[in-house]
Amino acid sequence: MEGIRQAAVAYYEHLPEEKKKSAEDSFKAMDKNGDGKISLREYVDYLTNSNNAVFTHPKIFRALDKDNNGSLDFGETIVLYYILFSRRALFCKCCDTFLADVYFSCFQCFCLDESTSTYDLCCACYGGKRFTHHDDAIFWDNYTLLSQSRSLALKAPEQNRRNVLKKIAMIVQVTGIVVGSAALASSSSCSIM
Ligand SMILES: [Ca+2]
Ligand SMILES: [Ca+2]
Ligand SMILES: [Zn+2]
Ligand SMILES: [Zn+2]
Repeated sequence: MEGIRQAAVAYYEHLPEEKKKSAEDSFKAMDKNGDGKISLREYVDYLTNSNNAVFTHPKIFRALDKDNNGSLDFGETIVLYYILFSRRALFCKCCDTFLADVYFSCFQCFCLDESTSTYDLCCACYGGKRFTHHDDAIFWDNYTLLSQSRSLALKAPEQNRRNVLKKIAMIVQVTGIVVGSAALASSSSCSIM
């Protein structure tokens, strides 16, 4: 979680004042009883009401709760805005851990087949070979996947490029948020990694 936390803080620092204000307003809206901290109940209610139910997973809440005191203060919720913004809610297909930092993803499922969902694994499940997946699967960590996807996107015919970029936008780890799919699309001549 530390990587994503650092990215979130950096991201927040660059937000314009009105966006920071709206982050504070969201915090107040989430804090129903006004005690200055967000309980799991308040968290779940807020996300459910704002059509973000996929992020109500208690594992995400526990990951956000850096000091483990069972509630979120404002600093801890910054990471939530970042996750919401990047739509990054990935779970290990094997042990269901919330994938907060580096993870592995099957390259074939990620890039080659539009109809299947991505197959993502935490480092422990991938390293410990605790999963069963198609025999020829090639796994890449999300950073490698991002750079490899870029080469693929640039090689793809113009009409397919948008789909490839859409996939790339899903690898919204630290690098993904800095690069962004729009930036990738418009800066095809400079190198990312
Ligand atoms: Ca509260
Ligand atoms: Ca806390
Ligand atoms: Zn796992
Ligand atoms: Zn696969």
